[in-house]
Amino acid sequence: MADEKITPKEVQEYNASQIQVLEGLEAVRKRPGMYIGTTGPEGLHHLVWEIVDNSIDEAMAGHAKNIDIVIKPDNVVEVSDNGRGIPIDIQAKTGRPALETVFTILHAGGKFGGGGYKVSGGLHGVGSSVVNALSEFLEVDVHKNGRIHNMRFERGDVINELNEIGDTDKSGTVVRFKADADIFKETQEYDFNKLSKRVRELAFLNRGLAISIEDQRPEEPVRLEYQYDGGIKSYVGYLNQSKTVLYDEPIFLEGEQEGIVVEVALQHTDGYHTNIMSFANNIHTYEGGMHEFGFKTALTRIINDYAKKNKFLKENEENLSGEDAREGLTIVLSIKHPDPQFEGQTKTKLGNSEVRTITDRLFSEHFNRFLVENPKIGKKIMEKALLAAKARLAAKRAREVTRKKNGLEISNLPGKLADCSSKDPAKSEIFIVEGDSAGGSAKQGRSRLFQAILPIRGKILNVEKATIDRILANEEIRSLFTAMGTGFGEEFQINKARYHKLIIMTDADVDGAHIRTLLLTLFYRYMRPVVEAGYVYVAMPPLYQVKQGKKEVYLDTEKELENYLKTIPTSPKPSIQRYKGLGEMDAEQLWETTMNPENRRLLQVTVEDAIEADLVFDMLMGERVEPRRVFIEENAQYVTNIDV
Ligand code: TSJ
Repeated sequence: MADEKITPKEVQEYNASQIQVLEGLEAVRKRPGMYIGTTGPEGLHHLVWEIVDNSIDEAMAGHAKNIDIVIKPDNVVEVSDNGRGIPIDIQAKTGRPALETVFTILHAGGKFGGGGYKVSGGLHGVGSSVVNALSEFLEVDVHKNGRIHNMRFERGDVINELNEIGDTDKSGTVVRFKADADIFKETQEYDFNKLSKRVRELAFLNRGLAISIEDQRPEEPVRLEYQYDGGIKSYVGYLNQSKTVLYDEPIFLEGEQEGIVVEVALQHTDGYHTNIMSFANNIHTYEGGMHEFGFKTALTRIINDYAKKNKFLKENEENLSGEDAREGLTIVLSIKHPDPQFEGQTKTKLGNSEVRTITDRLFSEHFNRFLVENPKIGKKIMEKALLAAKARLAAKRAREVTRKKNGLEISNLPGKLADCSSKDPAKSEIFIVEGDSAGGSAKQGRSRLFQAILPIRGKILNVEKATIDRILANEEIRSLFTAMGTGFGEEFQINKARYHKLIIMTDADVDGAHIRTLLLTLFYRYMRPVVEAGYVYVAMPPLYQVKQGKKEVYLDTEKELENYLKTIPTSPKPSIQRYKGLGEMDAEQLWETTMNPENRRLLQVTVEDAIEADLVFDMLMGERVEPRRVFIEENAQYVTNIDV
C-alpha cells in the first residue's frame, strides 16, 4: 500500500479527534444513543458484537483460531480468544499502557498495530471504550509472555490499574463485562437465540474459525460450537439444504486484488427465486452496493457470452436478463476491505467504487474457467436461465393483454374483509386471521375505527413452488394484496399501503406456525418493502388463562404460569385453561388479550426473521425428509410450545 502524506486537512481532523479524547467517556454515558443507537435490546446486544469484533479482527489477521462467548448468570458476558493478547506496553504518546488506552479513549480500538482488516465501520466499530463506559464493570485478562495481566473498570473508571495476577502458559485476551442497568433501563437480558444466530453467521464468514457460545443462565447450560472449513461455500450448502440443487457442490472462488479479498459461493436450485446475501467485513450489506453490483454485471455478461458461444442463444436472439441469469440461485458474496465505506439509509450499502471492477474481474475469470471445465453443469445453468427468459417473456405478453386489469384495484376490495373506518394508513391496522371462527371473534371484538380483519382459510399457497400467474390467481393472496392496496411485483408501491400495521394472528400450534411461515415467506418474497418498513407484526395470544373467583389472568409461557401460581392462594382452587387456538377465546377475551393496544404484545418482524422463516419453511415443507428430521431434532428445545 502506498504511503500516505499527511495533509493539513488530516492534521486538523487529528486535532478534532483529540478534543473528543478530552471529552472522555462521560460523553458516552450522557448520550449513549449517539454511540450505540439505542439503549433498548438492540443496543444491549450491540455491546457483545463490539467486543467480539476485536477477536474477529485478531482472527482475520491470522493470529487467533478460537473465540468463546459465555453468557454467565446475571447476564455477565465473557468473550475470550487465543490471539496475541492486547499489547500492554507503555505507549510513548500517552505514557499509559496500550491496554488501558483501548478501554478509556474513544475510538482508540484498533488504531495501533496497523494493517489488517477491521470489522469496524458501518454499524460497528465505535470501540471497546464505549462498552466500558456503559458497563457496571468490565474486567480484562491478557495472557501474554507467561503472565496474566489484569485491569478492572467500573462505569469507565479505572478501579484496578494494570497488574499481574498469575502465571499462564497460554496467550490471548479475556473480557468480562456487565451492562449498566442505569443505562440499559429496559432490559439487561440477552437473547441467546439471537446471539447464536449471528455467531453461526460469523463462523460461516470466517472459514476455519472455531467460535462457541454458551448460555450459563439456565440450570442446564447450553453450548453451541461452530466451525466451517468450507466457509461461505458451506453457508450456501446450508441455505440450500432442503432445496433440490442442480449440481452437488456450490461453485466457490476466492481472490485478492489491491488488498481487497473477494469470496463468492453460489449454487443453482430448481426454484424460481434468487437469494443473494452480501457482506463486507462480516457486516450484512442488506442494501447491496458495489460488490453486489460488480458480481451481478459479471454473472449476466458471462452467462450471455457462454450462451452465444455455445449456441444456446442464436446471435439475433435477445440477451438473457440479469434476473434470468440469477433465477434459482443462492449466492453468498463476502468481501474484506481495509477501509470499507458504508452508505444508504441503514448504512448497509457498500460504497467503495473500486470494489465493483475488482469483484467483476475476479468473479468473471473464475466463472468463465469453471464453465469451460464443467460443460455438463454449464448446460444445466444455460437451460435454467433460458427457461426463466421464456417464462418472463410469456408473463410479459400476458400482462400486456390484461394491462392494468390485474384485478388488484381497491375498487375490488374482497367481500370477507371487514375494513376499518379510518382512512389514515398510519393509524390503521389489518389483522390476518386464520380460520372463520377466529375471524368472527376478531370482527366482533375489534375496534372498528382503526382495525380491519381479513380472515383466511386454511393453508395458503406455497409461493416457493408456484409461478407468478398461479400466485396471482390464488384467492387468499389476491384478497391480501387488494386489501393492502400496494399492487404487485413491478408495480408494487409501498406508499399506497392502506395499513401501516399488518398483524398476523394465528393459533399457537403447528398449523398456526405453518401458516405464519407461509405468510412471512409470501411477504418476504413479494412484499419485501412492507417488511423492510417494519409494517409486519405477529400477534402473541396468551397460552394460559388462570381463573380464580372473578379474577382472570393471562400468561404467555409455562414459566410465567408456574411463577404466577406460586403467588396466589390455593383456595378457591384456580382453574387453568390452556388455549389451543384463537377460536377458544370469545370476542371480548380476544380483544383484551391480543388486539387491544393497551394490553397486547406484538412482535415486529425484521428482514432477518423473514429470512429465517424462509429457511424454516423449506425445512418443514420442503420435499426432502432428512433435513426436516434433523431440523426438528436440533430445534426440539424451541418447539416445546408447539402441539404436535
Ligand atoms: F478490545 C477489546 F477489549 F474489546 C478486545 C480485544 C476484546 C477481546 C475479547 C479481544 C481483543 C483482542 C485484541 N484480541 N486480540 C487482540 N489483539 C490485539 O489487540 C493486538 C495484539 C498484538 C498486536 C501486535 O502488533 O503485536 C496488535 C494488536 C492489535
